[in-house]
Amino acid sequence: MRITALAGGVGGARFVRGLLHELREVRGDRDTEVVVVGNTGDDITLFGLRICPDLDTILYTLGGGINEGQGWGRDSETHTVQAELAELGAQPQWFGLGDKDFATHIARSQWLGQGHTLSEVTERLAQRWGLPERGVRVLPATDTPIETHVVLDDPDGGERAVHFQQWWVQLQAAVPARRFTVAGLGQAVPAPGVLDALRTSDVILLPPSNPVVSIGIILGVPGVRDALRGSRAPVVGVSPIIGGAPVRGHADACLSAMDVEVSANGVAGLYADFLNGWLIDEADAGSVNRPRLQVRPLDLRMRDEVGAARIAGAALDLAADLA
Ligand code: GDP
Ligand code: FO1
Ligand code: CA
Repeated sequence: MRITALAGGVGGARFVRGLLHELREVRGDRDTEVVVVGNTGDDITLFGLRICPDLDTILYTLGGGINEGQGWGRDSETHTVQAELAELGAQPQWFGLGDKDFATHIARSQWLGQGHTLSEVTERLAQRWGLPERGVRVLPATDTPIETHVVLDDPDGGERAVHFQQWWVQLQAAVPARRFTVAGLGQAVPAPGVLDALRTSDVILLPPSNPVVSIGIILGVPGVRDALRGSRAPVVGVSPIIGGAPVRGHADACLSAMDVEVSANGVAGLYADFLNGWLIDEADAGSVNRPRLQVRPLDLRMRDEVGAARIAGAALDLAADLA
């Protein structure tokens, strides 16, 4: 069996870690292959280094090297390089990069510079984290460099665009986003294996990732959305919105920019053309009524790996009922 999940950073990574726990530890399933298609719209080049926050969050989380409290970055980090960059006056300083994390970006940038694709580089990084032995493949949505930008009102009149990370991290999404644009997306090509995984999967899962700037970007890679629409596999999603608010992060600001209601029902509407099953929190029971969509309420808070496994198990059960 093969399961494909589309994932952003923290929400996606924690859900997939739970899925692996459910498959391997709870169900004793050693054979099912899990393919994770990761968002690359958050990627940014800083200090000459290519940084892929969502892919790294997936690799570190599944590999056991994540900073658990933060949800992103490496565990037991030091910040010697960042402090020295600050002494040098090198910009920007609003993006926190630890020393071990820097090593990932240095290795990635060197391998990309040698002509390897992002898929090849990600496969090498996944080997470092022992993921092939655990039956997991992590694929970037695309090898084509893409970057999500946020269009804001310019105080001097007109509009200005900033990189997504600058809006999210430095501005804390406090400045209203007018819209999102994704440089390179129109010409982007799905990375090798992405469409094949979607076409040949037995189950397709949408973790509780940001529906606009994580899953929305993956769906925008030409061919991906059509592959989901045409898939023979049931597509089951998990709402990232509980009781009208995101569990963490600024998905509310992202949905508002799209004029989409900040609710489990609003997010389901973004996936309406291919979604078959939708897990919502108990707090939202009865709030989603869409013909042809199977909705199940349960506690959707991923408090730990076992809690995430319980939710992943419910997603697999719903998929089995829909198959
Ligand atoms: P990011 O790239 O690090 O922002 O992570 P993702 O895009 O993968 O996921 C972000 C989304 O995960 C946010 O909109 C959160 O509301 C959602 N999220 C985080 N933790 C939980 C949780 O425990 N339960 C649910 N249902 N959603 C969560
Ligand atoms: N998120 C922050 O809120 N502040 C940071 O300084 C920050 C640094 C950072 C460095 C590497 C990395 O892989 C992720 C990092 N993140 C940081 C998280 C991440 O960029 C965002 O939370 C997500 O991309 C938003 O979707
Ligand atoms: Ca992200």
